[in-house]
Amino acid sequence: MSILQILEFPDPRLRKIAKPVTVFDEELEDLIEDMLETMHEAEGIGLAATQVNVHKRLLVIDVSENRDAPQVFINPEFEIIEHELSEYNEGCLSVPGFYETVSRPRMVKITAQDAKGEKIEQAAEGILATCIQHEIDHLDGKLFVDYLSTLKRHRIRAKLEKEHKKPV
Ligand code: QAP
Ligand code: CO
Repeated sequence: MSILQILEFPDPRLRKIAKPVTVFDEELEDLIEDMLETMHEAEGIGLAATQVNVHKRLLVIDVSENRDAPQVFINPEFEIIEHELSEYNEGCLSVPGFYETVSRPRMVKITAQDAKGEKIEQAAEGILATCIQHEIDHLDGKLFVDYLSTLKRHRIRAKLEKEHKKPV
């Protein structure tokens, strides 16, 4: 197992569109393990493959209190089942240190595959519904900062660019 490097905004690789997973093999299982370890180590609740510079359609989520209920979604899609919006103060491992309120549909039906390629169907609400939409956005090259005003997004970009220039 290994901790993977997480790309940070405004890295242009975060804008790539991920390709469907077609092969369910040991290499995929290793990637899932590494992504889960990386997410847990960084104290995140969700991580998309795009964020670790792997442009395949998979993501891991763990919204449990005890951080012991990891979920893996491969080739995930969602359908809105409740158009009413819910607001969350969102953050992102690729935008460290910044949190802003984003509105998204409050209830979705997720269709995906598991690590073996078996079909998953699950209704989600609350933080899970928000998180799954946030992570699927990553697979399409989108970030939560895209929902903010241009001014806010540019301020965040400027602060992170300054941070990235600092010697380590
Ligand atoms: C997406 O985000 C999310 O800035 C997952 O310093 C977040 O795991 C969906 C994190 C909130 C719904 C609500 C962010 C950790 C983790 C940071 C994360 C940080 C350390 C973000
Ligand atoms: Co994110």
